[in-house]
Amino acid sequence: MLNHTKSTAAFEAAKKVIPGGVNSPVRSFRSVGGNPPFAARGSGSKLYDLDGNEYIDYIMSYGPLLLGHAPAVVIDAITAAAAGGTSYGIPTAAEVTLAEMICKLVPSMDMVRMVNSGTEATMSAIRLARAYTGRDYIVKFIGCYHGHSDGLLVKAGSAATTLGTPDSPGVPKGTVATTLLVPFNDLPALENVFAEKGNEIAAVIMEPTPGNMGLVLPQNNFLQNMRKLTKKYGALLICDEVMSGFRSAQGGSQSLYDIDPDITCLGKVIGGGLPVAAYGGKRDIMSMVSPMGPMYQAGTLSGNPLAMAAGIVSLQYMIKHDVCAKLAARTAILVSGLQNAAEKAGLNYQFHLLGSMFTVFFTEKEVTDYATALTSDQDAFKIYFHSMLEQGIYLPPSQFETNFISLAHSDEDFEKTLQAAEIAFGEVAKRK
Ligand code: KE4
Repeated sequence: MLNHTKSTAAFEAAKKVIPGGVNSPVRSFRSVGGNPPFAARGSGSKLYDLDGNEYIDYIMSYGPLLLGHAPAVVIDAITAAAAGGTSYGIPTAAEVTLAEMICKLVPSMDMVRMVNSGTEATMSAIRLARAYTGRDYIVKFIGCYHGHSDGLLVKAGSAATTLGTPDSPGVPKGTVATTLLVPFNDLPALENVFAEKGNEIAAVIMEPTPGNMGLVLPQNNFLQNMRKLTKKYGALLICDEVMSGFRSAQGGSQSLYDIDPDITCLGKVIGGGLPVAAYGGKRDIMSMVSPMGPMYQAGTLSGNPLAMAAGIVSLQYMIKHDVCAKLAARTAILVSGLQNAAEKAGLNYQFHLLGSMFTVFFTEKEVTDYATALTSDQDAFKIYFHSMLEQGIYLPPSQFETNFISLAHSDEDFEKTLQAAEIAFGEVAKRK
């Protein structure tokens, strides 16, 4: 057993002054039990906790760390930027550079506005869609998570699911009265909603390849049919690629499924680990955004110079070294090994992967939406999670999260992970 003395003490102290001891619920281990090891530092594919334990990290800050922890190119860029100051409140050239890079990488985006979190990006995108169409209703998919703004925190995914509070208290009924819910991959249900409310729907917001109920992939041209429906009724299509952007592919999942959204939200990777997110899209829509247009949205630290510097060098490195394609190939190798390890233990689980993301669903059922994701055996997941943790593999502490690899994850890391998985799946099988 690993020594967790210092992390346990830190968690006790944290719980006295921070709700649940964490600044984001999923980190609390509430859904898997036990206490979270606290990070002391990260390096490459590794995390080191306060007690000096080393872990191979598959959380990667839930996506941002495409190059791993503390890559020299990012640290150097942040250090250089910091020497000139940490925030100005006036425009900088770096914001233009990152915006130009994003618009080149994601051709559906003619213009982009930087914000500080994925929540801010999706909240602003929703306001923009309503401002542009003059309509009020929004359609979202059950189990998709778009951050914690009131109107979107219904049947959310991620920790909201794990913590069993998909409809959070504190959200006024009126706020969610204009949020329509549809199961993901359910085209007839989506067609029905449009048949009923089509002319009042401002937008559909979706994760094209949802990662917050675990990783679930669109089936049977679901995205293409969704796009046709929104066009037919004059609703906008908001593609939330905060997680999938530069993780599923260099052009995001919209490039893999060949859809042309009206608005795209990005985050995580574009900040290289610093707080950056963005929303953007077609020029005529973005021209509504203040001060160009009447739709107000603002942010003190939006376009922060340190975050811009980290994002620019991360994307430059990603393009130069074809990182997305490389990681997709490496993820396929790792997941195939995990599947072999599970099958060796007699477990017929579901293995979903896309680009540098993957999820193991602890269920024998095909997982195509939130309801089928919920058939996963969370007790089995807990056994697997803690066995892997104690063997030095830090996975996202929830069945309903996605795992991420980075360019820093080595063949040796994969070997160690697969050896640990064999033991962990064996422990699950013994319990059955
Ligand atoms: P943030 O507000 O946490 O920066 O982004 C919200 C968000 C929006 N859209 C998508 C598709 C997302 O995945 C997220 C955030 N993802 C979670 C991971 N499940 C962040 C982890 C956390 O909540 O601590």
